[in-house]
Amino acid sequence: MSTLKRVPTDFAVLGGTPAFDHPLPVGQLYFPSWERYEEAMRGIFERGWFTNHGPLAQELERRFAELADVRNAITVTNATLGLVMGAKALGLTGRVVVPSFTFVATAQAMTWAGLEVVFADVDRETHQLTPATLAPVLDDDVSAVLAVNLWGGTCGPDALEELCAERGVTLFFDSAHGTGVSVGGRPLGGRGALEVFSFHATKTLSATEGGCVCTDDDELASRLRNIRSSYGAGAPVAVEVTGNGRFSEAQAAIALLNLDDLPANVANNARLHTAYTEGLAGIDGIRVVAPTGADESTYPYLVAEVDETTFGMSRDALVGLLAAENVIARRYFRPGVHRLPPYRDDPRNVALHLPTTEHLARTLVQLPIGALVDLGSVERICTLVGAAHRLSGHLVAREAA
Ligand code: T4K
Repeated sequence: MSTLKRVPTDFAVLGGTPAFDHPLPVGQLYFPSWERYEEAMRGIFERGWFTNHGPLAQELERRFAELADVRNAITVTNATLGLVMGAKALGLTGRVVVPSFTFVATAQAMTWAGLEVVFADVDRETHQLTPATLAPVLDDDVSAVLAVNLWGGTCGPDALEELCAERGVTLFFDSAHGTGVSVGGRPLGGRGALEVFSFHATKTLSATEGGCVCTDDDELASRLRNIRSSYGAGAPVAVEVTGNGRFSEAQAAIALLNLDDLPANVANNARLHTAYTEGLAGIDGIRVVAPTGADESTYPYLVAEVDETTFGMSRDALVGLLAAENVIARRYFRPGVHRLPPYRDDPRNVALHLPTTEHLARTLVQLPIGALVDLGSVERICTLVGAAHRLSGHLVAREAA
């Protein structure tokens, strides 16, 4: 294990020793201690109640509703299914606008729900959908907008709500990254028709897999519960279609323990984020992009933009170089969902050019932040990136040879 890279051949891509002996991933991966988990699992086995709205799933719904300051929090198997079921509960038809700069699941969920996806670009500085990037695609054929609250920041939901209300269009939110995020003194959860959170292992609050749909609309919540549980939860109301998106007690046990730890985990993220911001500040051509639009972020991602000309190598070359050092950086969200199948083959999208989404897809990198990272690792990663910049001319030439 070596972080000191004085000459190009010190880098692992050119035969040197990797800086880390274990892969460092970008995911949050916060988990309770084995002892606490074992105790929670013992309770589940003693009760003999493993899924179907058990006591732990109900407690999680209560506590998440409190955190999100919303009347209804409905746990689901994952956020993707939450988005599909949310769209079904809203009775949406026709065309829905989605920002192209998002995880593919945002758009795919709408396709599963039988909706036609229309892609919008995002803001160059914040990476979020804004009224200015939404307006050009908000024509009379659009029935809904699925906005995304990205990176532990927000898209400025109140301004989008105003625009969609003016146009008579349903607005709902993919808040997969948004657990614990507030804006304007109010947590995410109760805006738009509904909001969907992810409890994936890589997210701020993990249930391994999982998600939660939040809404202040009791009638909508009742439809959602019936859709999620094949009529098996709450007062039966007629719905167009049902499925199984239930949340198991094992998932709920992990999520509840992680909810206890949430403030400490967020504080850890914030410390790591500050260390990266300071550690990368002096390196030309790479810039940390802080989450925007939040009172205070939870920092679930460390996002940096690479300017190839100034940094001396492309974002992709940097990611390859870091991977060899066991720093498993990511290129979210590449290449932009409008450039992925099946959307890119749709005649309406063949000529679609979303300059900001395409620029961000080429230049952004996410670096490891979360449970498996400490301040020492951040310092070493920043040192590595600095050495990559300093030796970029040699490294690019040697790689090409
Ligand atoms: N909307 C948005 C805006 C989203 O970002 C997402 C999901 C969704 C909706 C849908 O939410 P869910 O239906 O998933 O609840 C990951 C996550 O799987 C995905 O949840 C997340 N967004 C997306 C941004 O990232 P991948 O394909 O990049 O994951 P993967 O397997 O490559 O893992 C990332 C890194 O973490 C790797 O280096 C490996 C490491 N890892 C991962 C897992 C799961 C571990 O070390 N241990 C683990 O257990 O999608």
